[in-house]
Amino acid sequence: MAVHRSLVIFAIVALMALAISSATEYVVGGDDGWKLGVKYDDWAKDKMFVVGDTLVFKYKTGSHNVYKVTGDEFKSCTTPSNNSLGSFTGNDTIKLATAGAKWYICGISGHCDGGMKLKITVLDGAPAPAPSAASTLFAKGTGFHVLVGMVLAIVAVIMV
Ligand SMILES: [Cu+2]
Repeated sequence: MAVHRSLVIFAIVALMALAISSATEYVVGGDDGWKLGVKYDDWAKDKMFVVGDTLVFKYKTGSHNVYKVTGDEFKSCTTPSNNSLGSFTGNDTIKLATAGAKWYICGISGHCDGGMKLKITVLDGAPAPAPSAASTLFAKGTGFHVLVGMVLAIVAVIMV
Protein backbone atom coordinates (compact mmCIF):
# COMPACT_ATOMS: atom_id res chain seq x y z
CA MET A 1 0.00 0.00 0.00
CA ALA A 2 2.82 2.35 0.91
CA VAL A 3 4.50 1.64 -2.42
CA HIS A 4 1.31 2.37 -4.28
CA ARG A 5 0.89 5.70 -2.53
CA SER A 6 4.51 6.63 -3.28
CA LEU A 7 3.97 5.95 -6.95
CA VAL A 8 0.91 8.16 -7.05
CA ILE A 9 2.78 10.95 -5.30
CA PHE A 10 5.69 10.55 -7.69
CA ALA A 11 3.38 10.80 -10.70
CA ILE A 12 1.64 13.89 -9.35
CA VAL A 13 4.85 15.68 -8.46
CA ALA A 14 6.52 14.79 -11.77
CA LEU A 15 3.49 16.06 -13.69
CA MET A 16 3.48 19.27 -11.67
CA ALA A 17 7.15 19.83 -12.37
CA LEU A 18 6.51 19.31 -16.08
CA ALA A 19 3.47 21.57 -16.10
CA ILE A 20 5.36 24.36 -14.38
CA SER A 21 8.37 24.14 -16.63
CA SER A 22 6.89 23.46 -20.04
CA ALA A 23 6.14 26.32 -22.37
CA THR A 24 3.78 25.77 -25.26
CA GLU A 25 4.93 25.95 -28.85
CA TYR A 26 2.23 27.10 -31.25
CA VAL A 27 2.55 26.46 -34.96
CA VAL A 28 0.73 29.47 -36.36
CA GLY A 29 -2.23 28.30 -38.42
CA GLY A 30 -1.82 24.73 -37.24
CA ASP A 31 -1.46 22.31 -40.13
CA ASP A 32 -2.10 25.12 -42.60
CA GLY A 33 0.91 27.04 -41.45
CA TRP A 34 1.55 30.61 -42.52
CA LYS A 35 0.01 31.26 -45.92
CA LEU A 36 -2.79 33.02 -47.76
CA GLY A 37 -6.35 31.84 -47.23
CA VAL A 38 -6.16 31.03 -43.53
CA LYS A 39 -8.24 32.89 -40.98
CA TYR A 40 -5.71 33.59 -38.26
CA ASP A 41 -8.31 35.24 -36.02
CA ASP A 42 -10.14 31.93 -35.91
CA TRP A 43 -6.93 30.03 -35.26
CA ALA A 44 -5.94 32.29 -32.35
CA LYS A 45 -9.28 32.86 -30.68
CA ASP A 46 -9.42 29.70 -28.54
CA LYS A 47 -5.77 29.77 -27.53
CA MET A 48 -4.19 31.22 -24.44
CA PHE A 49 -0.73 32.60 -25.02
CA VAL A 50 1.48 33.18 -22.02
CA VAL A 51 4.94 34.63 -21.60
CA GLY A 52 7.50 31.94 -22.39
CA ASP A 53 5.44 30.32 -25.13
CA THR A 54 6.72 30.33 -28.68
CA LEU A 55 5.13 30.94 -32.04
CA VAL A 56 6.43 29.09 -35.07
CA PHE A 57 5.63 30.50 -38.48
CA LYS A 58 5.97 27.73 -41.06
CA TYR A 59 6.00 28.63 -44.74
CA LYS A 60 7.78 27.97 -48.01
CA THR A 61 11.00 29.97 -47.88
CA GLY A 62 10.81 32.96 -50.19
CA SER A 63 7.03 32.79 -50.57
CA HIS A 64 6.30 34.57 -47.32
CA ASN A 65 7.98 36.21 -44.37
CA VAL A 66 7.09 37.48 -40.90
CA TYR A 67 7.33 40.94 -39.47
CA LYS A 68 6.50 41.93 -35.93
CA VAL A 69 4.61 45.20 -36.24
CA THR A 70 2.82 47.80 -34.17
CA GLY A 71 -0.94 47.96 -33.87
CA ASP A 72 -1.06 50.83 -36.36
CA GLU A 73 1.15 49.00 -38.86
CA PHE A 74 -1.09 45.96 -38.41
CA LYS A 75 -4.24 47.94 -39.22
CA SER A 76 -2.72 49.59 -42.28
CA CYS A 77 -0.66 46.54 -43.35
CA THR A 78 2.53 48.58 -43.33
CA THR A 79 5.71 46.54 -43.55
CA PRO A 80 8.42 48.03 -41.32
CA SER A 81 11.71 48.94 -42.95
CA ASN A 82 13.69 46.76 -40.59
CA ASN A 83 13.03 43.18 -39.65
CA SER A 84 13.25 42.87 -35.91
CA LEU A 85 12.88 39.10 -36.04
CA GLY A 86 16.02 38.32 -37.99
CA SER A 87 16.15 36.13 -41.06
CA PHE A 88 13.21 34.47 -42.79
CA THR A 89 13.82 30.76 -42.72
CA GLY A 90 10.35 29.35 -43.32
CA ASN A 91 10.46 28.01 -39.79
CA ASP A 92 10.59 31.28 -37.91
CA THR A 93 10.36 30.85 -34.17
CA ILE A 94 9.36 33.75 -31.99
CA LYS A 95 9.54 33.55 -28.23
CA LEU A 96 6.81 35.51 -26.50
CA ALA A 97 8.96 37.38 -24.02
CA THR A 98 6.54 39.99 -22.71
CA ALA A 99 2.83 40.26 -21.99
CA GLY A 100 0.46 42.36 -24.04
CA ALA A 101 -0.86 42.59 -27.57
CA LYS A 102 1.42 41.37 -30.37
CA TRP A 103 0.95 41.84 -34.06
CA TYR A 104 2.57 39.95 -36.94
CA ILE A 105 2.14 40.32 -40.67
CA CYS A 106 3.55 38.92 -43.88
CA GLY A 107 5.59 41.61 -45.61
CA ILE A 108 5.13 40.32 -49.17
CA SER A 109 3.10 42.84 -51.15
CA GLY A 110 -0.63 42.20 -50.79
CA HIS A 111 -0.32 39.29 -48.40
CA CYS A 112 -1.22 41.18 -45.23
CA ASP A 113 -4.26 42.66 -46.96
CA GLY A 114 -4.98 39.14 -48.14
CA GLY A 115 -5.25 37.91 -44.58
CA MET A 116 -1.71 37.06 -43.53
CA LYS A 117 -1.95 38.97 -40.30
CA LEU A 118 -2.01 37.66 -36.77
CA LYS A 119 -2.91 39.47 -33.60
CA ILE A 120 -2.53 37.77 -30.25
CA THR A 121 -2.62 38.82 -26.62
CA VAL A 122 0.08 37.38 -24.42
CA LEU A 123 -0.73 36.89 -20.75
CA ASP A 124 1.65 36.91 -17.84
CA GLY A 125 2.44 33.30 -17.09
CA ALA A 126 3.40 31.73 -13.81
CA PRO A 127 6.55 33.40 -12.53
CA ALA A 128 9.55 31.73 -14.08
CA PRO A 129 11.82 30.01 -11.57
CA ALA A 130 14.92 32.05 -10.87
CA PRO A 131 17.98 30.73 -12.64
CA SER A 132 20.01 28.66 -10.26
CA ALA A 133 23.39 27.02 -10.39
CA ALA A 134 21.66 23.69 -10.95
CA SER A 135 19.61 24.90 -13.92
CA THR A 136 22.74 26.37 -15.45
CA LEU A 137 24.52 23.05 -15.04
CA PHE A 138 21.69 21.13 -16.63
CA ALA A 139 20.99 23.79 -19.25
CA LYS A 140 17.45 23.80 -20.59
CA GLY A 141 17.04 20.10 -21.25
CA THR A 142 13.93 18.29 -20.09
CA GLY A 143 16.22 15.96 -18.17
CA PHE A 144 16.57 18.63 -15.55
CA HIS A 145 12.83 18.89 -15.06
CA VAL A 146 12.50 15.15 -14.66
CA LEU A 147 15.31 15.26 -12.13
CA VAL A 148 13.52 17.99 -10.18
CA GLY A 149 10.34 15.90 -10.24
CA MET A 150 12.21 12.86 -8.93
CA VAL A 151 13.88 14.81 -6.14
CA LEU A 152 10.55 16.33 -5.12
CA ALA A 153 8.92 12.91 -5.21
CA ILE A 154 11.62 11.41 -3.00
CA VAL A 155 11.19 14.27 -0.55
CA ALA A 156 7.42 13.74 -0.61
CA VAL A 157 7.81 10.01 0.04
CA ILE A 158 10.11 10.64 2.98
CA MET A 159 7.65 13.09 4.47
CA VAL A 160 4.59 10.85 4.10
CU1 LIG B 1 2.89 36.04 -47.42
